[in-house]
Amino acid sequence: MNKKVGLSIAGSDPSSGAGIQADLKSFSFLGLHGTTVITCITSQNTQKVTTIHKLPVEIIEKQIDILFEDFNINAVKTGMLYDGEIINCVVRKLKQYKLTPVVDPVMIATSGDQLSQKTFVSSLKKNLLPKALMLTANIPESENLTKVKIRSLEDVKKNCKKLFSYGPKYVLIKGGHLSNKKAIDILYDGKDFYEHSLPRISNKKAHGSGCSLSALITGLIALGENPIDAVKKSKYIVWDMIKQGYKPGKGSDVLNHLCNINIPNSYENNEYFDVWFELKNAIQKLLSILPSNFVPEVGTNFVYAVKKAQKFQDICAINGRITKTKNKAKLCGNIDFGSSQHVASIVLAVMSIDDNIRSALNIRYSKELLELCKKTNLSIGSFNRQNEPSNVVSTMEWGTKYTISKLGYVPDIIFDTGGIGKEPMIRFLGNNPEDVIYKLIKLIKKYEK
Ligand code: PXL
Repeated sequence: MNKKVGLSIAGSDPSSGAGIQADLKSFSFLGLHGTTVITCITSQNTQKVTTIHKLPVEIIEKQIDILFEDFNINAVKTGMLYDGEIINCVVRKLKQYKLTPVVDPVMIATSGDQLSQKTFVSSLKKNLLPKALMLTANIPESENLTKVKIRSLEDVKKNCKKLFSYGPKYVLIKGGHLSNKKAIDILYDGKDFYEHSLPRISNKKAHGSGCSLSALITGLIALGENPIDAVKKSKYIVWDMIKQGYKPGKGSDVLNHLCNINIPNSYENNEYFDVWFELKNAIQKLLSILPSNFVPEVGTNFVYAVKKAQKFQDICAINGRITKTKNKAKLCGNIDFGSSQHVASIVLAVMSIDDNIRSALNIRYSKELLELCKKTNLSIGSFNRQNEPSNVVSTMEWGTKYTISKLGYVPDIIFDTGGIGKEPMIRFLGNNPEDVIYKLIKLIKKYEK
């Protein structure tokens, strides 16, 4: 097996929440071979840091040299570098091996303990940032580097520009410390700002998220991803790792690096990630509003296709569908491409006529639900399985095209009343998952009246 290789030059956290240990777990999550150069050995647990032991720079150099002698290193990050002497050593070595690092300017631990010396900030600015591919700083770190206070998103952008002027090709400022509701990160490439915002996870005091984020960005770059997309995906992965995090000791939570994230493995095609991400968010919303009585015996699937979808593999769906438990709709399995045939066939058939309509969802058919559908302002079409010609291969494809040609347009809803051994079904169609949910809510409102 030919694995890509990532390198982290950072400090050791024996409690394995942050530092080298978090970086290694992040590399492994991505399927990389992770290598490590230790700069400092900290004594810490999830509550506090008690001592920092800096390694002699000759030892740091030796670790770097021995790795480059053996490996083709695809990407590198730096974490805790502690002081100007270590920074200079790392800069010299990276220049020799012609690598530009992702720099996480570690200054203070989550516990509030100092992880850097006085010489750190000036040396980082003067010597390392001019050679950096990307700087990933949180708000206190940004303020420390620029001496410009951050109180608003505009201030974050100003800081991005100032940090960019120090030399890195990309600047990421992590907004975790800024707003209350959302964690907004801003990436700047010298030209454009890219905003990434995810809901705040309020019940977790995550330790090691900065280390893991920069390691994931580095890892994705090692895998061939461009830096802008690497940031977007890493941010999502870390968010999930925090959400599924746990508390191994008496202090802070740590990330769950072995959690099942199931991010589509399509580093070369980001449309697939966007489709997956949009559908995943919509499914979370759907689960909070879907009456269990809407779930058919065969389950509900919710699908979303990429723009020029041609086959099932181009359509994202739930591989175990949504099923009905006592009085709750429940998600079964993962969200992944190629996970639906039934609802996906409908979308492929619709897209062969109007490729703007890329999302669909099926719910239980009953006379009562159909009557409620008719009370909304949504357009409705139907087909009857009895009219299906005997040479038809896919009933769903035939039924969908038949309904559309009968109407002369694509309706919001297509239903059929079933057949022998075939459950009747109502299907909602829309441009995207948001649109489908918007239409479904119209029915839910009538149902709950
Ligand atoms: O999260 C920053 C960090 C980086 N590196 C080491 C750490 C910490 C935080 O505690 O211990 C070694």
